[in-house]
Amino acid sequence: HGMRIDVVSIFPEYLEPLDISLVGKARARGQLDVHVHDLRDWTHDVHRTVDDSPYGGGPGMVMKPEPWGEALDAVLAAGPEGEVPTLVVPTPSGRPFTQELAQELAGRPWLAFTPARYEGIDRRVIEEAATRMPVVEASIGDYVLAGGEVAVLVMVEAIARLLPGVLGNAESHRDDSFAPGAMADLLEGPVYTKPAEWRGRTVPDVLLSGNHGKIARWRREQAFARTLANRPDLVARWRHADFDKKDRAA
Ligand code: 6GU
Repeated sequence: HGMRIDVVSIFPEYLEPLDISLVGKARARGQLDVHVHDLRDWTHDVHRTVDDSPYGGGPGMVMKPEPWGEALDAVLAAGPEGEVPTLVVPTPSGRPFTQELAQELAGRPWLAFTPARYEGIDRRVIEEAATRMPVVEASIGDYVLAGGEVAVLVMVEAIARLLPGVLGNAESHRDDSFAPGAMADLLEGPVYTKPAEWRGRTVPDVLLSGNHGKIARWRREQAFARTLANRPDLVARWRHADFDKKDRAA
C-alpha cells in the first residue's frame, strides 16, 4: 500500500491543492493517503485559542503547546498500531529541504506535517514529539513565509513524485536538476518542441540533426552554461572526474 501523510494546520483549506494534479491523482490511485486536520479541533475554549504572547517578551505570538500535543496524540492513535510517523516541522530555521531530503522522506511509510503560523510553535512540543518519533525540521529556502502551509505543499509535491508508480515514466526523475547521482550539481538545459520555427525563432539545428552523441554533448554544454550563470555555488562543487565519466557515457 501507499504512503500515509497527516497535516495539522489552523488553515486546512490552504492544503486543498493536494486534491488536484499529480498529488490528487496519486491519492485517487491509492498511492498516497492524505489526512488534513484542523488544529482548532484540539482547543477547548470558546475562542478556540491557539496562540499566546512569548515568554521573555518580543514581537508576535507563539503557538500554545496543548492543542499541538493533543493533535499529535490523535494523529499517532489514528495510524497503524505500533507505528509512528516521521514528523516534518516546516520552519525557516530548519535544515534545507533538498532533493536528497525529499528522497529520504519518500522512503518513509508515514509522514506528519505541522505547519505553524505566527512566530512558531512552543519548543516543548518538538522536544516531546522527538521522544516518541523521528523529527525533521525543514526549511524550503532562505526567505520567510507567513506560515508553513505553502512549504508543506512544496514538500509533499516533491516527495509524492518520487513514490513508485506516481510519475508515468520511471526514467523521468533520473536526470532531474539536483537528483543525486548522474546529473548532481548540474541544472537542466533548455527544451524545445514543435513547431521548428515559431515567431521567427528556430530550434537549435543540432536537435534536428539525429546525431545523438552531438545532441548529448550540446545538452551538457547548455547545462554547464546555465549552472554557471544561475548557480555559481554549484559550480564550486563540480569535480572534474564526475564529468569525465559522463563524457565517456555520451
Ligand atoms: Cl518551512 N516556513 C516558513 N514560515 N517560512 C519558510 C519556510 C518554512 N521555509 C522557508 N521559509
